Amino acid sequence: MKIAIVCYPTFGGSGVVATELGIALSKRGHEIHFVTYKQPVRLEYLSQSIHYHEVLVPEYPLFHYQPYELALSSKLVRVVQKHKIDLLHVHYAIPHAYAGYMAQQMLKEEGIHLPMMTTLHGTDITLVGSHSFYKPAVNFSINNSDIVTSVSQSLKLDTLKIFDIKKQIEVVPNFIDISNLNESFEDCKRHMVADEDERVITHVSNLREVKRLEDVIDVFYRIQTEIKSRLIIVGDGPDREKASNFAKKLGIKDKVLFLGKSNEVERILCYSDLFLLPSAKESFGLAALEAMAHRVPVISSNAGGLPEVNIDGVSGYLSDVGDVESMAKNGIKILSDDRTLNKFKEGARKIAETFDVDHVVCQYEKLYQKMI
Ligand code: GMT
Repeated sequence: MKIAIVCYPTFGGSGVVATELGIALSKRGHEIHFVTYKQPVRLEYLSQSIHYHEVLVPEYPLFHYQPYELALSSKLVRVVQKHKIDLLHVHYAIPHAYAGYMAQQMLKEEGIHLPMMTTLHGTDITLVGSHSFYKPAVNFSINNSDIVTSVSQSLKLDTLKIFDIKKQIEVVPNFIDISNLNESFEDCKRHMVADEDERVITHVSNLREVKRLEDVIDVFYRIQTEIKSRLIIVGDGPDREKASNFAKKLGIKDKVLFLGKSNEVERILCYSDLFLLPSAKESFGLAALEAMAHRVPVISSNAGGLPEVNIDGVSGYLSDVGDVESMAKNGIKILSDDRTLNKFKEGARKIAETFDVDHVVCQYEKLYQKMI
C-alpha cells in the first residue's frame, strides 16, 4: 500500500510512534510518505520506500497566524495525486484530522477517494482538544474520519466521555521494536553521570506541567535520603527552571542532572535503574514503555492509560497522582537490593515484549485493508 502519514515531527510521543510505525510499515513492503513541516526526529534514513514531503508555510505580513492547515491540506492533495497514495493516516487530531478532511474533500471533486485514519494520542483529546476553542472542529474531524484509533482503552473512554462520537473507536496500543533496540553499548558512559555505588534514576519528557516535574524532584529527594542515587532528567520544556529551583531549594541540586533534548535516550536508559513518570495525565506513556524495554522498572502515577502499560508489582509500581510518599516508598523497595531490582528489571522487559512492533503493526494493517 502507499500510505501518507501526517504527524508532529518533534520529540513528542505521537511523532515518535508515527515515525516508528512508518519505518515498520516500510519494512513490511509498504511505501510511506511522511507529510509534515520538518523531517521527523526519529526518521534517520529516507529511501525508495520512505519519503518525506515538507509542508512550507511562507510568511505573509497580513497573517498574524500562519495558516498551516491550509498548506498541509494543499500539500496532501499534491502528494496524493503525484504518488497515487492509497490512504492517509493522521496522528494527533489537531489540526491533522481537520486538514486531512479538507484534503479528502478537495480530492473528491476530482473523483479521487482518499480514506483517512485518525489516531488519537492523548492531549489532542484530554487537554487541548477538549477546550471550547477547538472542540467543535475536533469533534467534527473525528466523526468524519473513516477509522478512528486510540492508543489505550483509557483514552478511548475519555474520548467517548468528552466528545459526541458517532464512530467506533479501535484501540491499537503504542509499540516498541524490541529487535531494533540498541542494547549492546560497549561503554554506555555511566561513569560520566554517577559513581559506581550510586543508583541512577531517570525521567524523560518535554517537561510540561502535565508531567509534574516537581513530583519527580520530590520523589527523588525522598529516595536519595535512603539510597545513594542520582537523578537524570532528559528533555526540555517550560517547567525546567522551576524544577531546577526546587532541587536547589531541597539542597540536592548537585545530584540532579538536566541533560536537555537528546537523541541518546537509549544510551541513558542502558545505565538507568529506575524511571519516574508521575504525570497528571498520560494516555499511554510511551516513555515508560521505552524504559521498560531497556529493563528499567517504572514508578508512575496511575493516570489515564499508565495502568495498561506499567503493571503494578511486575514492571514497577503505580500510585495516585501527587502521592509522592507512596512513589518514593515503592522506588526504595525496588532499589534497596540487587535481587529485587533484577526481578523488576526482568518484569519490565517481559511486559514491554507484549508491546512488540510485530504484535501491533499488523493491527494497523488490518484496519488499513478494511478502510480501502
Ligand atoms: O505527552 C507528551 O509528552 C507528548 C504527547 C504527544 O502528543 O506527543 O504524548 C501523548 O502521546 C503519546 C504517544 O501516543 C503517549 O504515549 C502519551 O502518553 C501522550 N501524552 C499524554 O497523554 C499527556
